[in-house]
Amino acid sequence: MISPIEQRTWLVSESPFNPFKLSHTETIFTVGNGFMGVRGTFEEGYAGDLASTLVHGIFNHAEGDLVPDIVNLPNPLPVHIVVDGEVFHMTAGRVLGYRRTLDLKRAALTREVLWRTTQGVVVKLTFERFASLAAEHLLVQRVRVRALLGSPKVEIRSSIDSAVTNEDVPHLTDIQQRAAEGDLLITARTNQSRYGIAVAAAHSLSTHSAPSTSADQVRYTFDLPQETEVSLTKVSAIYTTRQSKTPDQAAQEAARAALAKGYESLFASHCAAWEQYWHTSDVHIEGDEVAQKAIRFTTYHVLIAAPRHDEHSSIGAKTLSGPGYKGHVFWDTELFMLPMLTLTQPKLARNLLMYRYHNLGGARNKARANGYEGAMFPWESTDTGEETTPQWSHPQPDGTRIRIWTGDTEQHISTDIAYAVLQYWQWTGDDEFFVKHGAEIVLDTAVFWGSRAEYNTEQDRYELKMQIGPDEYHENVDNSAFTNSMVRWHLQQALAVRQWLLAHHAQAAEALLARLGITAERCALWERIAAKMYVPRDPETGVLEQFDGFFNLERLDLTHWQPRVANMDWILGHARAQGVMVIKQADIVMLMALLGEQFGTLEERQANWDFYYPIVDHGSSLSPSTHAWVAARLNLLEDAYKMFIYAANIDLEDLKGNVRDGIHAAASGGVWQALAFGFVGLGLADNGEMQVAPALPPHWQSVTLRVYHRGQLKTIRLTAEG
Ligand code: IFM
Repeated sequence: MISPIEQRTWLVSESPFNPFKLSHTETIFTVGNGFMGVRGTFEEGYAGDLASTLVHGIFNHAEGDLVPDIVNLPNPLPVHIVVDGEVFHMTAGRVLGYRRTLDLKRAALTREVLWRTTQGVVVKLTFERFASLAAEHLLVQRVRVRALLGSPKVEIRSSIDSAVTNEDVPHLTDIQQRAAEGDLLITARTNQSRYGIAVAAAHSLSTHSAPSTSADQVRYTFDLPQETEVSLTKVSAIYTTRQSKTPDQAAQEAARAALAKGYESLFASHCAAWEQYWHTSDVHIEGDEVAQKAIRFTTYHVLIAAPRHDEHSSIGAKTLSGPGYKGHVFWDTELFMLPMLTLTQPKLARNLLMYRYHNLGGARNKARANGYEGAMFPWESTDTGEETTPQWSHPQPDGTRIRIWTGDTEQHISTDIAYAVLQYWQWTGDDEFFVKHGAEIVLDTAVFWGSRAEYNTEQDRYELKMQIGPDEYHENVDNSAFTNSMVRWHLQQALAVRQWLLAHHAQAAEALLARLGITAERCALWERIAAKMYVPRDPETGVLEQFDGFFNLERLDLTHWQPRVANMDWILGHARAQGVMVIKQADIVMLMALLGEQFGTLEERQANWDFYYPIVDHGSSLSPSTHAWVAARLNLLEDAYKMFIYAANIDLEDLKGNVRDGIHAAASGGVWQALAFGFVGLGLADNGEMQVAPALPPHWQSVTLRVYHRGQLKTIRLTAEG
């Protein structure tokens, strides 16, 4: 028997209806399947809602916009119910009861409403929807109407809304609508990138009533005797020219074929696919219901965003759940979301890494455009792999715009991607991927760094000027300790990779090294850079100086600035934040997380933690989970748990106040990472063996997770007793 706690921790519910939290709940109730993401917008629509139907890879650079945006596609959700002439809306008549539940286990959203019309008829309306994991082009809805008091005449109107924009920016052109016998079809094209898209819907009603179909609507009208129920099944299919030359035909055929199978059968295949996902990705925590539910929620959101059959797309910083960052892909994917997928869904992880492989062209273009060699990955990336970071912010309250430098100088992303490739290879042992694709990423990004590092003749050392490390409050700094250390590590890895390739795959290695221009001279240069890379550090304490001059900045006592939600750079102003010793997010702490014991001795790690933890603002949602991970490794369990639960609830409780824009995907992936690498202490020994070194929160009775290690699925169960 499933325990009540087990049941509760799979369900995220909202009751009663709260119109003031519309945009928060729209995001957290997003359904998706790695192809599409559909926000939790209500079928009948509300003022201020933000209906959004996003699919991977469809970007468009609209005129007047600074950068490309992921395109909001026609909304397949609308279903309007009319009871005795009164249109159902939760602001009309009387809502007698309301509950909306996202079932994480089955990835399905259900809303139940008891509604009384002004004339006193009471109906129970149940709205169900899921984005099929078994057939990724399908969004399946069912709407059930039951007459509880009275026997009304009911009308159900279904449509696809094509009047959609990205927050008022239109991306679609050539919009056409067609309808016939219960089917709807909308076709359109993106106005710059010229992707063709089609959204089709097929319907069936559980009772006999011939539909009346107009160009933009399918209508059913029927009498509903008291205590009877009628349901409408609506199956929508989305295709684009990324999947089919004739997306209209593909969408119509898919919708009709699926409808013929029926709701229950579609749902059963969907649930079976989810059972497989959860079999490897679920984490079971005993003794902490809050953490248990939160980690299921965060894991769900990474899983619904991870492309399943597409290696030309990746996960944006806000998944497919909202407009934030215009769907752009950052380092968030490689260092925060990918680890969970590498260890629990390696096929999905491989898809994401292949996205970077396929976009090496864009990275090479960026390197060349900046006067460097090799591959320099863009800070923000879309479908083309070219740099898409905007250069200017939105206007500030005083009308001025701030220059955004991350696309120019936040260059550590190239190493972050290499890190993820190596992590995937080491955990999976997928030599086939590595030899054909992964090694090229690691090596060509090393070529970039070899051409980027600057030799300081006076000091006889290598340096990197004009960088932005993870802490984005301080821009264009010299010798970011994070970046310099990671570049040193990267070049060492590249040298080792070259040797491994030559030893194990000599022919492929020769060809690749020749193609990338990795000569003996270049390797000698990498060795020199790695040996002489400058990393600023206080020799007495072992504390790394985040960048040249950081220790001289003005110190602020952050404890006086509580309680606070706003970021410190917002409060202080962009310019002043540069001169203050307050950091946005884990930077040196991020380095500690990535390098683990290679960072330094336990005393050095503790000294760095003691220095940096009090001055971090957590202005970025990426920060708390990294702190949880490192604190757990330092056995600082109180801080570790505080940071873990903060990260885990960022979206569920809207702790950053901006969930409207979409899920904080890095925080979501980071929660799993903090648990696995932090509390469980999961890692690989030098000989490649998997090891654990638990440091669990004291109130956890047990934690169980599954991970793949070199193709073998292993179950790890740790208990409080050890
Ligand atoms: O990539 C992050 C960055 O580290 C902090 N600002 C937000 C970006 C997207 O999440």
